[in-house]
Amino acid sequence: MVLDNLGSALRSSIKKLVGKVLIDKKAVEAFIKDVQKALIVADVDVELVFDLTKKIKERVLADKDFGKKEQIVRIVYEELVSFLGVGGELDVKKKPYKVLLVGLFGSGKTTTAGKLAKRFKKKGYKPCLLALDTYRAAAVQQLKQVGKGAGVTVYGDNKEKKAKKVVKNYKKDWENFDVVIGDSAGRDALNKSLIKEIKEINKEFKPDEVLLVVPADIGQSARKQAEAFKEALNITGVIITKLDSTAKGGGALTACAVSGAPVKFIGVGEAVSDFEVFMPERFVSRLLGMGDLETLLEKAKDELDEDKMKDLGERFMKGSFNFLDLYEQLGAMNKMGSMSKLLSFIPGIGGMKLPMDKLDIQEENIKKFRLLMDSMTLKELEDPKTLNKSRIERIAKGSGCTVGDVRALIKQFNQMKNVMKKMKGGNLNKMMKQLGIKDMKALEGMMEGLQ
Ligand SMILES: Nc1nc2c(ncn2[C@@H]2O[C@H](COP(=O)(O)OP(=O)(O)O)[C@@H](O)[C@H]2O)c(=O)[nH]1
Ligand SMILES: [Mg+2]
Repeated sequence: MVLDNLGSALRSSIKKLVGKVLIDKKAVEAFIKDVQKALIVADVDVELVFDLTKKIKERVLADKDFGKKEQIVRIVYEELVSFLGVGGELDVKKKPYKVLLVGLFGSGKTTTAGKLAKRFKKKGYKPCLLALDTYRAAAVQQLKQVGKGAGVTVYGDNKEKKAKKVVKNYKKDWENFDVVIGDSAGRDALNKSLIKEIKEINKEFKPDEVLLVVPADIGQSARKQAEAFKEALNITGVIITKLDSTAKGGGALTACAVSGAPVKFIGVGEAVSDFEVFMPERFVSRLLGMGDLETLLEKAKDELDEDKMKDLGERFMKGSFNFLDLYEQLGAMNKMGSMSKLLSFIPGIGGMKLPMDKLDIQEENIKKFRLLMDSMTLKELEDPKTLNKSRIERIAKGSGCTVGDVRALIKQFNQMKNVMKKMKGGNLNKMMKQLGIKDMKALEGMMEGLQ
């Protein structure tokens, strides 16, 4: 796959996040750092990386569904897509539709000319190629070879030294085609001679599209190149080649996207079929492995592995927790059995005269609590003390529950908090050890036997 390294780094950051029991601010921050690292390694401009990840972070933290892993993945997907611009296809709006390829030496213009021609042919158009590289001796011959591979006609004259003359001389011929693709000459850099030559071609050829061909291996410096070409000439889009053969492709892609010239196609190999129209949605979806991710997210919903149990156990025993913790713990407890069952299982706690009977959290309650918490803001989840009358009313309305339900949740929460505090004083760890329970995982196993 294109951009293998970036894709796998992003996928592993997401997997790490999905594996967490609790999604809190800290988890989001760690995730953002991972994403930043992945993008920087792919040679994306550091400033752009920070702009992008800042947006992701702000959206994640402000999201009304904060804590839902699938929401975070969706935000990352959406921001990456909008970061990569509009993409696009070439519509043959008139005939002949004239496309001019420009770019520096070795960027892949001639190869791309063949790929484009083949693509148009496959779509049912009649394309031809025009050899406008009069700078290199073997250029016409090379394009003829490429044209043969694509099965299209090539016009060119290796004795003619002026590109604009080639345009003129073959006008009668190429006028009969649906699409005519001009393969121009490059230089080592965008110098005066190259600008002058392309301007002359432009005047004679009057292209409908001027596409800049940029190799991905130049990474983020593609931005400078794209901007320079755009300033000197009327570039309508960019084609990025060699995305298959570099770890810097992320840099080139994003650099071109921000230069304001839409990336239209990508070259992913030397063969004439190694060519794709660039669609940010499809591209990012593949990059993140969205199909696999959805399966992973589904699994994460109903699976508690050993690490998660440990994490949960630690938080559980800390005694200081908020609605956000409760939210996650309730989900976990669905699996483990009710809270009261868990507590009654530990004899030492019974002796501490805890309000066990009041802690009867049943399945329906858990569902309702989750519904209520879904309607809370992040601030409210983090600090339940902020819940005043008007906030309580808003939450009830937003969740389709009653004010009484919200108050019941707050009461239940406060009771749980008290129990936690007492448990902390009673040293649950020690008690568990005395009972021969090694860890939370072992406890869970015993709980299952009780249900
Ligand atoms: N791996 C890879 N190589 C490419 C791609 N596009 C072009 N090339 C290679 O890049 C080199 C230069 O290509 P060419 O079309 O002659 O560049 P031009 O000077 O801009 O016309 C050739 O060896 C091509 O085979 C691509 O998408 N992937
Ligand atoms: Mg060439």
